[in-house]
Amino acid sequence: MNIKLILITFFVCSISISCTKTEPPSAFGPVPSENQIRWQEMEYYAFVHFSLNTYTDQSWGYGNEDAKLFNPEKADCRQWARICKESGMKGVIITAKHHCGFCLWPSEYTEYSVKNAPWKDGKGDMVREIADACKEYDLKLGIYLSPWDRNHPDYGKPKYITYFRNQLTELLTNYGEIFEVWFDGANGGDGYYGGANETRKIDRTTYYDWKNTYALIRKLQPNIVIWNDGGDRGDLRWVGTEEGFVGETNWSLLNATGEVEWGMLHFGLETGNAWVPAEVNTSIRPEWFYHPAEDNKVKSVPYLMDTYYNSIGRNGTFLLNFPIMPNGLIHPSDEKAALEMAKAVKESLAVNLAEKAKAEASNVRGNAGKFNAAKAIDGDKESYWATDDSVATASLILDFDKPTLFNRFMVQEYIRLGQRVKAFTIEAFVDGIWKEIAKGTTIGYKRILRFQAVEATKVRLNISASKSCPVISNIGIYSAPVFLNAPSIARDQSGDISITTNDIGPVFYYTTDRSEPTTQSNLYHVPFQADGKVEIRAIAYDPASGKSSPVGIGKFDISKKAWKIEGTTDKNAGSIFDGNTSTAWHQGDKKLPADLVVDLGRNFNVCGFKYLPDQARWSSGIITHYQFFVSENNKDWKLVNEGEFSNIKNNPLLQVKDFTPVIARYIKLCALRNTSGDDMAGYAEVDVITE
Ligand code: FUL
Repeated sequence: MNIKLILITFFVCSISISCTKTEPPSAFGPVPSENQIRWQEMEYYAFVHFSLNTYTDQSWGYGNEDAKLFNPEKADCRQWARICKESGMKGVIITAKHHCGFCLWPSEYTEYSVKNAPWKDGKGDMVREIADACKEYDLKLGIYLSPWDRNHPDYGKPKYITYFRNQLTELLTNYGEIFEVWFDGANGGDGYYGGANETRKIDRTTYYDWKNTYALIRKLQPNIVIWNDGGDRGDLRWVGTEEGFVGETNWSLLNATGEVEWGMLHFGLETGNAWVPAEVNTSIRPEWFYHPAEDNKVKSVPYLMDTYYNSIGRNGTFLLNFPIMPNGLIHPSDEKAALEMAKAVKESLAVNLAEKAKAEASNVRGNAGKFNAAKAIDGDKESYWATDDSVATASLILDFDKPTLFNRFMVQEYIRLGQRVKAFTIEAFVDGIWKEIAKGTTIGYKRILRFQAVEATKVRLNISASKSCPVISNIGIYSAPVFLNAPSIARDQSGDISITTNDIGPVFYYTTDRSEPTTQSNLYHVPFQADGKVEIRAIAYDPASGKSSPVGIGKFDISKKAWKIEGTTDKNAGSIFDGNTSTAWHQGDKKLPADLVVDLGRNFNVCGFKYLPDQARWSSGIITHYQFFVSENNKDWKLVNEGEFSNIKNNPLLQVKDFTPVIARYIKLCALRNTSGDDMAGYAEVDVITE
């Protein structure tokens, strides 16, 4: 062997020895199951809400609605599946049974189903139709089966659990592979219950015997993930809101047992001992079921994009609901919004500028090629950049070699080895100086940060705190088009109108005569007076791109200048008329039922009222049951409206109630019950509708 050969052999051997010596990092803390990984990688999928509520304009059916109402003459699950597919979604979860108990499949165990509906002469099976459509469009199928059943006579008794499990068995046996099963948390209360018409309370912690129900589910569908928002830990967790966001800090961890407080739903639990990732569920309109009154309330593309970044971009999945219309189709406006959003996502993340950059890291595990910085930009989800075990803070520089404009930074951890990163910053190298442009806490499966566009030659990811050595599988850098939200228009009690948006940098143009605003309309500088009945329309305009937002509309009724709340001297009380939806006032000093009496200053022809509950994240005093009275003299009161604000707990939207016009100077909103069962009554805004 000549000397050259000896040297080469020695060199090759030493490389292979050093390679084989560098072991991958060990897993840190809880790790996801294969089912959870498969689910997380789906990222985006649909809910469809369809039931008797669709025909009664309700959010929650009582359980006594006539099955004969169900007659979707144009029902076409292929339309739903096509829209989902074209929207970039990977699956569909159908409300096989909502709280009213009506079944969209011909269950053998009840007569309250499509069997007794005129649709297809009682021979239809909506679950079968969506299962077939999913197959055709290569989508996965999920099942929503409400544990609470307001129709069933046995609800609340042990016998009902057998019924519930029989139905689960039908659904998980007869429709092919099911990727997710969804158990709504709303549970127990008043209902029809086979004619009993009473209130039935159950103990959520014991009644459903989830342990055995889960065992049955896993036996029937080994690849499934279970969603459950109660104390019984399923595979996924609710995020504590239906508004479409999860915490910026979002650990995919909780403890395997014990209570889950709201904050934990939102942020996960850093020290949790079980992998329970977040699913962000929200509707494309305010409500879950179809209500014609919401046809003009379909969420805008900028709004949906915001939800995208606040769900998928924050280590969650995005479950977007389509309410099905009574004819059995998705409304064209909902379709349009979903498809346009898909286009926006595509355009925003079209070119990954990181792919062409040169990557260099402050530390590479064992100096081994298989863990170097380039592995974070090689497009392979199974490869990753990792540091030595002793190194928990590290940085990675991406060098573009020329000034490059970008406004999005995406980063992913290799979650098979656990979730590790606790804090990080992003810096841009501009004019020879490193400048911090964004920062975050957790990363997890995926994190996307948005910031004002910056032109830089290099970008640096600094991991400033991590539970163990960081393991980064993917980085993306993008230049996304600016999307503008329709401006919000508010009026305070003095009659001042203000126009705002969440975007950085746009200017506003507005009209007061209901004409469409353009860049030729009034330019907004500061709040202006427009008291009394008026409609303001406004756009946000981005001078850099020449783009305008959709039109924002603010409709205002009579002036509130003279309005007074009776019987309080609390200075904060006025916040219920201030037009600011994020301020609220609470009557904590009263016992429920609690009255809110407002003097409108003089007589008006009143024909309705509006109530916006406290919008705070930790809101309280959300009224569920109410009575509304009017008076001309603050003595003789007339009851003009009463009832419940359905689903207000999970979706604390503006509640609008109409009644026959009546002359009134005083109004009285009487809070009978609230969502938390205490004596608090809270109000973000209260308003009247006049003729
Ligand atoms: C909630 C339910 O009460 C709503 O009606 C809807 O089904 C939503 C997805 O979950 O808790």
